[in-house]
Amino acid sequence: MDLQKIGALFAIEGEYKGCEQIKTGHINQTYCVTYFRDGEDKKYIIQKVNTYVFKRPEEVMQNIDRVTEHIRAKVKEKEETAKRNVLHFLHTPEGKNYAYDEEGGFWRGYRFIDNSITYNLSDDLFVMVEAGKGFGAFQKHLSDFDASVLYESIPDFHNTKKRLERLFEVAEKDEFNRVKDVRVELEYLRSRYDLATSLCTMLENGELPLRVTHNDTKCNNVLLDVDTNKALAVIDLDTVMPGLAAYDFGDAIRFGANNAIEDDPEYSKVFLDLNKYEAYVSGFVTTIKDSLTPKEIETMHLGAYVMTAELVARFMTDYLEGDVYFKPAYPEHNLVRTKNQYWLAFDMEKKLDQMQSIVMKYAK
Ligand code: ADP
Ligand code: GN1
Ligand code: MG
Repeated sequence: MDLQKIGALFAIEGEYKGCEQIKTGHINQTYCVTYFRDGEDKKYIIQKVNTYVFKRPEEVMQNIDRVTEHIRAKVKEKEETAKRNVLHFLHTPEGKNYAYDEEGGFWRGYRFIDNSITYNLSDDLFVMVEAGKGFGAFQKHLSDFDASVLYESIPDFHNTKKRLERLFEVAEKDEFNRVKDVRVELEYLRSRYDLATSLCTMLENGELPLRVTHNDTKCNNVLLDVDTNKALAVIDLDTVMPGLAAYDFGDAIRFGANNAIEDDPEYSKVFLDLNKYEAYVSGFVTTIKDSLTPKEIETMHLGAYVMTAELVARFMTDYLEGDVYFKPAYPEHNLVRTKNQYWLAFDMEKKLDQMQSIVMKYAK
C-alpha cells in the first residue's frame, strides 16, 4: 500500500519518511506515517475504513466530525492539554475529512497524539482506573449532545436479540460444516437467551434510557499518557451512536478485566479478574454516577455479561459464515475467540452478585 499517495490526498506537508502498520484492531487497516517538517518528525494515523462493515462511511465521518467538535469545545474550556484530549482529523484541500483512493478505497487521517500508549492487557490496576475515567469522561462530555443528529453507523449493533437470532439462522444453514466445532457454546447461548437479552428487553420496555455511547470500549481504544498512564483521549469513534451506558461499561470489562487477552487459546487463563473489574468501576462509575438513573446503576453489571455473550455470538456467527467480518490471523482464530469469550461469560455468570455490589459501592 502506497501510504505516501494517501498522505498526498490530505496534502500532508513535509518529507515522507515511512510507515508502520498497527495491527491491534479487527476491522480497519491502520498505519502510522511519519513526515519530516520544520526540523522534526511529525506523525499521523492513516486508516483505510472497512466498507464491508461500515456501508456508509461518509455518514460515519460526519458523526465523528460532530462528536469531536462537541468534545473539543468542552475540553478547550477546561483543560490546557486540549490538543491531546480529542482526535484532530485531517482535511483534504476541498475540506473533506476523508478521501477515496484510485480503487475506491475509503481513507481518513488524523494527528498522532504524542507520548501516548494503549494497552491490550495490563496488570497495572491504575491503567484500568484511568481507562474507566477516560470512557466515563467521554460519555459525560456527550451527555448534552443531540443524539438525533447521529447516523446509525451499524444498525442494531448491540441488539443482542437480533445478534442471537442471526446466529441461530446461520447455525441452521451450517454452510461450512463448522457447527460441530461449537456445539457446547451454541447450546450455552440458547440456554442463556433471557439473561443475554435482558438489557435489550429493559430498553424495549422503557426501563433504561438511550444515551450517546461509544459502543466499542476496548481499553486499546483509550490513549493514556506514556509517562503517567493518565487518560488522554478516546479513539476509534466509528460506532458512536445511541446506546446504553451499560454497553460501554460492559464491553470495557469484557476486554480489560478478562485475565487473558480475548483470543488466548489457553482457556484455563480466561476468567473475570474482580480486582481489575473494581478498578474499572472506580474510574467509570465514579465519573458518571451523577447522570445515571437508579435502574442504570442497578443493572450496570449486566452489561459485562451481555457484551460477552454478544461477542460469543458474533465471533461464532463469523466462524460459521467463513470469517467475513473479523480479520482472522489464522484459520481457527474466530473459533478460539468464540471459546475464549464463552469461558469468560461462564465465569461472569457465577460472579454477577459480586459484580453488582461493587458497582453499588462506587455509585453511592
Ligand atoms: P483499529 O480500528 O485498528 O482498532 P484504532 O483507531 O483503534 O484502529 O487505532 C489502532 C491503534 O493505533 C490504537 O490502539 C493506538 O495504539 C494507535 N492510535 C490510534 N490513533 C492514535 C492517535 N491519534 N495517536 C496515537 N496513537 C493512536
Ligand atoms: C471490533 O475495531 P475493533 O478491533 O476496535 C468490533 C467490536 C468488537 C471487537 C472485538 C465495528 O473492534 O464491536 O467488540 O472487534 N468493532 C466493530 O475485539 O465491529
Ligand atoms: Mg481500536
